[in-house]
Amino acid sequence: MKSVKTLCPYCGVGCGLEVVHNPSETSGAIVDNWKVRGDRTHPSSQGMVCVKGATIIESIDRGRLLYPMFRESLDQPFRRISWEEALGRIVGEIQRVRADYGADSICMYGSGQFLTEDYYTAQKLIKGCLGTNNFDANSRLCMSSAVSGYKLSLGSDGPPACYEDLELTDCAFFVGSNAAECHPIVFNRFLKYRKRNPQVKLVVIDPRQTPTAETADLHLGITPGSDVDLFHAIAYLLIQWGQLNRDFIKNHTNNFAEYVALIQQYPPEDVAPRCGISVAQIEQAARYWADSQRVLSLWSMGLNQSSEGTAKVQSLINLHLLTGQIGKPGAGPFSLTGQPNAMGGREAGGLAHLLPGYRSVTSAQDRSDLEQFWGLPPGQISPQVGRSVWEMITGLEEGSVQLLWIAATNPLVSLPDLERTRQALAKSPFTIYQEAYYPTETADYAHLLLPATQWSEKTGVMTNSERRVTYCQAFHTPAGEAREDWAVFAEVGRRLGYEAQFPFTSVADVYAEFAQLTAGRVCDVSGLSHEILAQSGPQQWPFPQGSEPTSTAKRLYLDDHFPTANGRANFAPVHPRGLAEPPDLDYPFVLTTGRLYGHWHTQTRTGRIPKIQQMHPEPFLEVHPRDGQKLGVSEGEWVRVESRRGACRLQVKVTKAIAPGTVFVPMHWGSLWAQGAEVNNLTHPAACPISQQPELKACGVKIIVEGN
Ligand SMILES: Nc1nc2c(c(=O)[nH]1)N[C@H]1C(S)=C(S)[C@@H](COP(=O)(O)OP(=O)(O)OC[C@H]3O[C@@H](n4cnc5c(=O)[nH]c(N)nc54)[C@H](O)[C@@H]3O)O[C@H]1N2
Ligand SMILES: Nc1nc2c(c(=O)[nH]1)N[C@H]1C(S)=C(S)[C@@H](COP(=O)(O)OP(=O)(O)OC[C@H]3O[C@@H](n4cnc5c(=O)[nH]c(N)nc54)[C@H](O)[C@@H]3O)O[C@H]1N2
Ligand code: SF4
Ligand SMILES: [Mo]
Repeated sequence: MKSVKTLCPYCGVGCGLEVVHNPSETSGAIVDNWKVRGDRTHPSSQGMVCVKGATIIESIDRGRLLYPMFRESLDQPFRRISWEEALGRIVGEIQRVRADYGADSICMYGSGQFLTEDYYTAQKLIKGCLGTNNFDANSRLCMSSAVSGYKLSLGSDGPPACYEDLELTDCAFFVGSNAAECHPIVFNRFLKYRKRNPQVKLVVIDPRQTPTAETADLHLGITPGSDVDLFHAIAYLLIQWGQLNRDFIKNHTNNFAEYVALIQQYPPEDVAPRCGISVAQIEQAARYWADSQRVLSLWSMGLNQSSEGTAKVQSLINLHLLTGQIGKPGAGPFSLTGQPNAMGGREAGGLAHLLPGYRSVTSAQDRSDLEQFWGLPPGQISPQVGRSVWEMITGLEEGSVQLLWIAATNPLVSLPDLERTRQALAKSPFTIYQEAYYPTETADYAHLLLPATQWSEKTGVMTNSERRVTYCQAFHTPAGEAREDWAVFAEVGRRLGYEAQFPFTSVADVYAEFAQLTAGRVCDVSGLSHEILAQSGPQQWPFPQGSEPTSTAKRLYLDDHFPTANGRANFAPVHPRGLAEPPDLDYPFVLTTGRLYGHWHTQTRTGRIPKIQQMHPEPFLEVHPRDGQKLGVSEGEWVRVESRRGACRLQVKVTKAIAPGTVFVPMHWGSLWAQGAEVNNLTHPAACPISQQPELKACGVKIIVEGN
């Protein structure tokens, strides 16, 4: 029986899957021919999978985009065209736009669901050959605050901890993370360990009482947006109690005096009302932190998706620096990555301010390293930070963006302020959309559709949250005429005249080139290759040239030396600014948004899986019973939810799991799956000034009961 080891293509936990062929089946349908089970040899997941990984096969051959399709304008129907014609049109449009408007009017919007090789080839094409840094990815909506927080506090991106730390810690803080639903296998590893070691503490900080919070020793159901205040109040108590690691602070940090001075302004008595919790709860959280030998904090979108996302991340890291809880087993700040390869994207430079190998477009040295490596003339790479995705949208509005190439993301569901997004896309002179499925909400706004191969049909690597790189092998023939993302980028590059830059004859060649570029960097994978990964299984980085498989360090900063200018980590003395759009008399509720266990994002896959559809048949609005009473609504009633930007219609779910004054809507329903229930009709694009990550977790809304 043939079996293939690969990685689950959904979340950043990065569970190993084993896909087993059933030779007696002759139907040819992937769902009949292949069965998925957990890969027991994968160190990250140890054989476990959640419902999404377990059912992935069912989605692969349903509703696929099979051929390139084209239309001159959005009011026309698509017609099937050949790849030859499609590539010719792309090259023609790029050349025309570059000549008439300059390369900076060309943009690509990619995805944490790219393989590392897709990401790398796209950077070379856009940032190298075209000379514009207008490549951004949906990681802008996801991990960019973690990236900037790490960089500012520790000197570099890169989560310092690993999953084993979940089984070595004395206390885990899950902050703005619903790991039970969103990173279930990470959470399972922790719960199993805690069951054997009941003294281990779990603290959850989340405005909702999520399944993650249900088993917590302490759940702080804070007011959305009040995290910085809370972290500062915890710091206040740790300082007051003398619970500091003075040696660590003295030898390995900067800005301590400034930080302590600032923290004096955050006594718990002042902070508690702002956070909507009691002083005793803050004290309990600080007590757990102080009394634990090893503290691990895990965070996700509750911190990152904020107009002060970087400040939230840095304020949490402050607590680790204050107590020396970093660079040792069972401890550290640990961002849980959203998408399966958002980590690989960061390594490959897949945001508008980055270059491959954790390099930066604003560094002359980094640009020149890459120009030389890529065989491009000096000065070819622009020193200007490229457009973030929202700047691509505003660029379309103004006409300064003339060509938008979208791949492996569904922005007409996932971007904020969808009405504005729709109007901007409607103005786009030329939109290319490279996608595995059809229809999707974004296809409605494209001129050219390119069918992409997806997981099971494409080979390459992905890196999970704990810096572990897994080789994912194709085991199935592509649907229709679908092509690999990297191969499309490389072919367009060659046709634009960059034959020398795209000599790749296989995806292993692409990885080999990328790996070489990381030598000596924090994310060094120069010792890795497809061959080693295929033979020796998943490996964590850093994996410099000459490393032996599985011998590399599991954690970063074990020597307490940080990649900053003076080798010390930085305290961040920052004041909170609160929500960009706090509730007021007109819009009295704070809307927060997030995920459910079974669905994946915009449902392109999970919407096609009956078991998952049954788990989560429709969207809803969570309302606290007290608010329900005030509004005069009860369970199951329909309401209209309005923000300053748009509206949606939802059924009410009355539950104490949500804080009074806050309401929650899951993000998974776009117009294709529930017309009129798109939560991003309501959200706003106000973003963190440092990370440019939009505040998808909070906006002001009002609730209008139908019939009133
Ligand atoms: N089932 C499932 N799993 C997924 C995904 C999926 O679509 N489905 N997507 C993956 C991706 S890309 C991502 S990014 C991750 C996201 O993983 P998570 O971040 O864990 O998921 P979310 O539900 O978006 O948000 C987490 C929590 O943040 C809370 N929150 C809201 N505002 C605040 C605040 O101001 N402070 C704090 N402390 N908390 C707040 C919300 O109530 C919510 O429970 O999940 C990954 N895993
Ligand atoms: N309100 C609100 N909005 C949010 C969020 C939130 O919490 N609240 N979360 C944000 C976050 S963290 C994220 S990550 C985004 C996610 O938002 P999106 O990126 O829009 O969501 P997906 O549905 O995962 O879209 C990925 C697309 O890529 C396609 N695809 C899969 N594999 C491949 C491939 O190999 N190649 C190509 N070309 N296509 C492929 C899939 O079919 C799918 O259509 O949503 C963001 N939006
Ligand atoms: S936890 Fe994440 S990576 Fe693991 S099986 Fe579930 S969706 Fe896939
Ligand atoms: Mo994400």
